[in-house]
Amino acid sequence: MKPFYITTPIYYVNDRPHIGHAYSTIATDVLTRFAKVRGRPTRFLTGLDEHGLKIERRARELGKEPQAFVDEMATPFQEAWKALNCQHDDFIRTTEPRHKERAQAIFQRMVEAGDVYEGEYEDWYCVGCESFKLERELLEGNVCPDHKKPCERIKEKSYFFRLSKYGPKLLEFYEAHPHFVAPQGRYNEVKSFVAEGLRDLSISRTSFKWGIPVPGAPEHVMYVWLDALTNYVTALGGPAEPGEAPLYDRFWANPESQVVHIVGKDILRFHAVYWPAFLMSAGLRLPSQIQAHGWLTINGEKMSKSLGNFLPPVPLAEAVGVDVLRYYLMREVGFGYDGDFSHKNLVARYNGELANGLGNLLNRILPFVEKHFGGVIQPLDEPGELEIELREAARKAAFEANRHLEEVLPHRALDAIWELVAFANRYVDRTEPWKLSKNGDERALARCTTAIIEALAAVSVMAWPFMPGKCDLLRAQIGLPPLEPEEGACMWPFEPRETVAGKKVVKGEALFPRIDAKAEAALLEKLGVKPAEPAAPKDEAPKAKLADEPSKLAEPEGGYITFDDFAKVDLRLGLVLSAEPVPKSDKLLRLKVDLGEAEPRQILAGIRQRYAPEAMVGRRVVVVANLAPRKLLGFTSQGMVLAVGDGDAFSVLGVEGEIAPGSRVS
Ligand code: ME8
Repeated sequence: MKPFYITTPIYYVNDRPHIGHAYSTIATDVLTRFAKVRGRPTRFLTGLDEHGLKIERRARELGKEPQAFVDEMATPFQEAWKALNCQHDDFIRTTEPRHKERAQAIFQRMVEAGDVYEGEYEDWYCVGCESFKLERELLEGNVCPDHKKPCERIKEKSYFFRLSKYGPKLLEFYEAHPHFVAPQGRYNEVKSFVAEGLRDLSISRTSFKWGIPVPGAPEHVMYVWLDALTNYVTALGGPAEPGEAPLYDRFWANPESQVVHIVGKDILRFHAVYWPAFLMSAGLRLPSQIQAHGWLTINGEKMSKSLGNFLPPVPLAEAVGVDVLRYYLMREVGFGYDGDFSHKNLVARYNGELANGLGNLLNRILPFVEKHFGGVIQPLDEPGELEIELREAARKAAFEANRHLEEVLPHRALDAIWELVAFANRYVDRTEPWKLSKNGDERALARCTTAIIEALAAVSVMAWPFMPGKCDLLRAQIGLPPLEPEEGACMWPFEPRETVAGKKVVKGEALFPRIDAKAEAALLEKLGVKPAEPAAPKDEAPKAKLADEPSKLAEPEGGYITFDDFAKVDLRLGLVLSAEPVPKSDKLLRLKVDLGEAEPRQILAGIRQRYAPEAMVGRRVVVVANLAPRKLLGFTSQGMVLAVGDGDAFSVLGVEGEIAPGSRVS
């Protein structure tokens, strides 16, 4: 099996880790664990970028020696990754001798290739980026567009790297490797940047000392980005001759090895342009892929100390649970796109997808195994049509989640896995085990409970890379051992299924106890999150609007309603779990709709002429949740599904995307 080598950026130690760093590191851990479950040999590297002007200045500001400062700052990063259950194989610090020596060896190779020359430059430098800036990139006042601070004019003697020489070679390489940079939009961006022409790059500094000395010219220190990028090779013991450094041979020099760098979009250019050019010059192999993810904002705002929303990951993980945080970050943010971290959404997803989705599925089924079969899971020798469908749904989820994870789309993989969770919950609604239990139909009950446990076993493997702790707890409750991936053995649940028959269930604590409004308020208070701004007095806003243009609005037929009248209608997002025709009616469908409550609601909707029952299942619809219940043809309807139009242009009002059931529509 192909080795898999994956890296995070090495973070600057000028500050403590925050949720953005955690996002990259968690994604890397998830992808490593996935590769492990597939039986691949893996290596996961992270570490710290400890040299450069930015760090030196920060240390001095604090009255510390740079080395003492970076030693102190390394601990919070190491502790954070441990607390987030990110199991890296190595943690490199660029001040370590093992790195310094080999970074110098790479520099030397670039010199020997004739790509380094001495010169002098005068240019704009952003200390925040640790990078020179082109005049055309700067904002007025020579301000860096990323750091919003003026750049410094620097004039200095320096060594230059002939980057310009590598432009055509890079373009050729990109053409031959259309997946070198992902997502596609970023790949195009990189190509056009290089196509515009590259300038030679200054790769040493003489005006400060906090860096790796240039071999043979100790008055120069290596440019911090050249120093930092080489970490991916030096940590493996490279560059080295075959046989000298086994890790380097296996994970880097080996052309079979898949090398993936996970980076934020802010540092893509360094990884997709400079790094391959340095490697070409040094005669070393190139990585297989640079995966650039998007940028996280916090509750809709850019994360910054001045806004007071710098979000450290550890207290958050302690408050909501490590696995919940890992799940939320991977589910909420489309990998490659910008996304928002919102405390409210975290709770909504937790309740909707973890408590009501996965946790509930387990809770709904275990009591029957205990009550009827002494806790022993029964064989499923004669699956009926519904069980075959459920097995098929599990197989489909396994193939799709696998494909998405191979394409580094963890959010899509979670979508596929949670489709299976929803399907399994619908299967429970359709088979109604509580009725089977009441009627003593143990044959059918055995079929139903085992079918669900099989599906849960598949979920416990597929969701394990995201939530290893919770998935092992889930496995324990269905009598399975913790997942311990082994090199060479693929455990991904394509098929055959893990055997559950004969195992004994062990009902434990609820995996994901629901967070009610009180618990949510306590959680937010603990995390120091301000409650949402109180809404403006309810009837003032519409009045102000009307006052602007009084003459244009004719009073509607039937008169206006006040805002208070409108606010009485409780509109909620509902997820349709099941749908079936109502006997003796050609108009009505009987829906079971998840509104994020303890039990799904039964809602009758007059939509049968437009929608087949199966077309409704899985839809997210808008429901009037506080309409008085009423009885129709013997069934009580506990709400109303909104729709628009009539005849051919009829449509149920829906919502795109994975918004949690029960969310308020406003
Ligand atoms: O750039 N959203 O280090 P750095 C998402 N030392 N990801 C974020 C983020 C946010 N708001 N903020 C930070 C450096 N990140 C260099 C790297 S590698 C050879 C040298 C993540 O501490 C994201 O991965 O500034 C980003 O690329 C990285 O942290 C930048 O970390």
